[in-house]
Parts: sequence; structure tokens; C-alpha cells
Amino acid sequence: MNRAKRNARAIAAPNLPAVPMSNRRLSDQQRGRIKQRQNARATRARDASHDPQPQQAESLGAERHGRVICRYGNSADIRSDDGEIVRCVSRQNLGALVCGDRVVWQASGGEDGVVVAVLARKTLLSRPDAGRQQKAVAANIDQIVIVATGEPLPGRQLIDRYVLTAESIGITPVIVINKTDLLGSQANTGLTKHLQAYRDIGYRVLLTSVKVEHGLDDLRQQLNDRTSILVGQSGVGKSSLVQALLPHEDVRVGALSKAQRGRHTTTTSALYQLPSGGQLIDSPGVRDFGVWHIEAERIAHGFIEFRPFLGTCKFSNCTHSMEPGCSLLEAVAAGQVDRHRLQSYQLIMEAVKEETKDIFS
Ligand SMILES: Nc1nc2c(ncn2[C@@H]2O[C@H](COP(=O)(O)OP(=O)(O)OP(=O)(O)O)[C@@H](O)[C@H]2O)c(=O)[nH]1
Ligand SMILES: [Mg+2]
Ligand SMILES: [Zn+2]
Repeated sequence: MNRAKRNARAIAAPNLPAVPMSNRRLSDQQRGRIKQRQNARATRARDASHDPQPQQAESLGAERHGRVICRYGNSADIRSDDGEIVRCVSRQNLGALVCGDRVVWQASGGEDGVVVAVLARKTLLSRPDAGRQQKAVAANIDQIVIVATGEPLPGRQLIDRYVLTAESIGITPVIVINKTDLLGSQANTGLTKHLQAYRDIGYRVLLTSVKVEHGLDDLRQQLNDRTSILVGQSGVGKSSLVQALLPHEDVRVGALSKAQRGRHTTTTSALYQLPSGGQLIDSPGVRDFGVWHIEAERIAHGFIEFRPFLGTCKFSNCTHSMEPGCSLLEAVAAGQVDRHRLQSYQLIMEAVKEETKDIFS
């Protein structure tokens, strides 16, 4: 496939136009850096003991930085820091690339490139797949946007699992309730009450509707200048939100799904460039989000409002379910901790016990 076609396909094509290499203007600093690398490579090439394949390395273009916008098996589309989108294969020794990875790549002649290095990941969101293997979802994200719908009321279990996962990798989550156009006024009141617990903890909760274009400016602002990922069940409107924020993109990266009655369902994570400078990753919907990989002691810490009470129960191995002298039960009775959140914690602990029992038995 040629590059023009590939860009037209617009898998996460950014708003920046693709810049042909020959038109690129390099700053003196960039030129200096490239020269330095070329000198280093030339030195390596003279000393074959440092580089067993100097000829092959020499045939590649200069090293450039970029970000993985979409991964396909062993290859990936990389958005170069200057806006160009290039399909690259990955050197085998690098391991699997993940959407959001920051990489070093080199043009390999023609239109394609080779990823030669992956920069250390600042964060990595992963989840257990059906086979209980950790599956990487996205790398280098600063914000997890949990998307749910208002009716039926969003399941606390799934939201709390996402909140816990985000906190366990040091990221503050944001909750977005989409499709508010479908809510009657009664449902709206119920929803507001339902979500108050999260606002009380300090989490941002946004209400949006793609259909009537409600709340999109708030969401846009929330996404400014950082890398965010939209997560949540299938059909809640994640891709529709991306499309609403980027009307000139073709966001339908997923295949038409028979199971979803002809609706497009996202099958792989993809990163989009927002006009504000932020980057947004759309991810495939999930039915459940396993958390058994998070150590049991860290689960309570993932409920951030529990933290002041942890370690203050009468029994050091308190399960916070019925023990006398449990600080968390007392906090619930005193209205300092939401009882649904404690219930959610208990259900997660039980589920984790069951899930790990299955694995190790
Ligand atoms: N009424 C209404 N429908 C919406 C809204 N947002 C999305 N939809 C519809 O909900 C359906 C699912 O939307 P998608 O954006 O594909 O959902 P998704 O979360 O990306 O789903 P997966 O890719 O399967 O995870 C589509 O038919 C959308 O048109 C909204 O705000 N209001
Ligand atoms: Mg989708
Ligand atoms: Zn306790």
C-alpha cells in the first residue's frame, strides 16, 4: 500500500500533514545530533566487533523519534515527531510494541521503516486476557478516561476495577458518562446521586452526549496536553467520542462486527492527535477487567479514600468485612467512606481470591 493511501485510510492520522522527508527543515541542533549519530555509526562500522552488521545498519536512514499509533502484529504505524506516518517493522529483539510507545525508527528505503529502539515506558496499562496472560493495552499514558453510560446505572464493579487499575499504576482516572441524551429526568437524578461518591473522593466526573453534542468542550479541556486513553465496555461510545472531537478523521478502525449487529467495534488500540496538543487513545471495549495481577495489599491502597484508615484497624490482618475495631467499617458508619465503595473492595478481594485460586490450583 502506498503512503498516500495509507494516510487516507486515516488510522489515527494526526491533524499534522505528513511532511515529505525532502521538505523537512532541520534545525542546527537536529543537524548536529544527526551528524553525531552518523559519526558514531561510522566509527562502529570501522570496528566490526561493535556492530556485527555494519553494512545493513548503514543502509538505513537517520534515526528519528516517533510514537506508535497502531500496532499490527510485528509491524506498527509510527507517527514521526515531524508528523509523518510510516509503517515500520520492529526489530525482533525489542519485544512487542504497544500503542503509545515512544520509539526510534529509521527509514529502510522505499516508504517503510524499521523500529530500532523503544524508549523506557513511563506507564503501561495492561490487563489479563482470556488466557490469564498480561496483555499490554497502551504505554506512556497520563490519564485514564473511564467511559460508561447512564442507563442502566453504570456498574460500580467495572468502574471501581478501572479506578483501582489506574491508581495502581499511579494515574488519576476521570469518569465520563456518555449518552446523557437517553436519560429521563428521573434517571438523571439517580445518576447524579450514584456518581456523587466519586466526586466526593475527588475524581472528575463528566457527562457527555455525542448525539446532542453535550459536554464535549469540558472533555476537550480535560484531554489537553497529555496522553489519555478511553476505556470501558463495548458500545458505550468511546470511538464516537473520538470522532466527535476529531470530525475530520475516519475513526472507524474496527471491522464491522456481526455480533454487534453491523456496528463497528474497535478491535485494536489507536492513538489520535488532538488539535490541542493532547493525544487520545481509543481502545477496544471489554466486558470485564480482571485485576488479579494487582497484589492483594495494593488493592486497598487503590481505593484512595481508604488510605488514611489503612493500618489503623484493631487486627493487622483485618479484611474490613466484619472484624471488631475495623477503622474502615467505622469510617463507613460515620459517613466518611461510601459503603458501596467498601462493598466493591470486598467483592474485588473475593474475586481476586477466586481468580488466583483457579490459576494456582
Ligand atoms: N444516543 C446516543 N448514542 C450514542 C452516543 N454516543 C455513541 N452512541 C452510539 O452508540 C453506539 C456505539 O458507539 P461506539 O462509539 O462504537 O462505542 P465504543 O465504545 O467505541 O464500542 P467498542 O469499539 O465496541 O468498544 C453507536 O451506535 C453510536 O452511534 C450518544 O451520546 N448518544
Ligand atoms: Mg470503539
Ligand atoms: Zn479493617
